[in-house]
Amino acid sequence: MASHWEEFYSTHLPPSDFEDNRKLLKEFCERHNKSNQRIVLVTSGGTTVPLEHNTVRFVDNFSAGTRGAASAEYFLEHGYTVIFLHRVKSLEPFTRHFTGQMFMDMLELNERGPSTTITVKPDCVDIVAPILARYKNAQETGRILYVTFTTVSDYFWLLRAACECLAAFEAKALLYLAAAVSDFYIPSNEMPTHKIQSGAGAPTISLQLVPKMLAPLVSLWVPHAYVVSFKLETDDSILITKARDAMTKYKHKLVIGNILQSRRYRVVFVTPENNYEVILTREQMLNGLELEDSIVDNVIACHSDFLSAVTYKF
Ligand code: PAZ
Repeated sequence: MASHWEEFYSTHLPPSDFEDNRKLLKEFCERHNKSNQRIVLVTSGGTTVPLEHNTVRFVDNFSAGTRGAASAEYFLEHGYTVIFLHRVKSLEPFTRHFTGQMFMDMLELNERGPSTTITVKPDCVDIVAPILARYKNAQETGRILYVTFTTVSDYFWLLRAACECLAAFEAKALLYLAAAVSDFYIPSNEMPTHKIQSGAGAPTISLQLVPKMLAPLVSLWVPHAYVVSFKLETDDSILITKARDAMTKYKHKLVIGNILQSRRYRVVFVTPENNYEVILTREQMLNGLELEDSIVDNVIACHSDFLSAVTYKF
């Protein structure tokens, strides 16, 4: 009998641009695997759960992709190659610093003389220049690949495709699964084709559990990689137990737990050996520091230990 996750792939079609993305992932991984560098898959943002095939309405979640976008920047800074698998229109590395009208407000339009020029306002240069320099470096060295998803089904297809390409990196591959993936969905064969009509009265929507993809991911798709999953809760009293349960069940090496309201300044690292907090003080926050800087530092230290242990074994 097919397992729940296998059944999912056999009953849900891949996204329409899947083959293009798979090709991009394959080429990117083949190019970077030659350079013997470490690579990280960062997943980021929330998945949607469509209510109709011709989707007018969908269930969504809170995630803006802040954690993933910020972490991707820090991984690049530490020399990692990055696959950034993110929700369409969620925050992205580098551009995340200029949301809303902020970027426009940093520019000056100079219309005097025969040609129009646009410049960055002198008092904004110090803000824009370092971010632009890091962005240019990542682009010019080709060390980041952006791949987007919208629905939970798109996400699962792309996650497996990315893992299939990352398997060749063995222990040099790090999976940093920060996306907020829906636990519930409407299976394709139970979804109406067209817009749900209000004339038929208030609909009863029945959601089902999504397959737990962490199981095949850890044991089959990337069995030698260092896998980090995130666990979000709203009740602090169950956070560590839930994180540890996940680690025991899926047998990966690190679960990072966080609480919705405090996720910007506190996370808990749950490892097979212990738990420890990584926090950002109020003062650090006021000085513009980000928790992701410390999270990524700690994750890289764990990945390095893992790599040394694996290398030592051989
Ligand atoms: O995207 P964001 O920065 O607003 O939030 C980050 C987060 C809470 C989605 C992430 O840290 C996380 O916990 N992701 C996993 C969620 C889960 O499936 O439990």
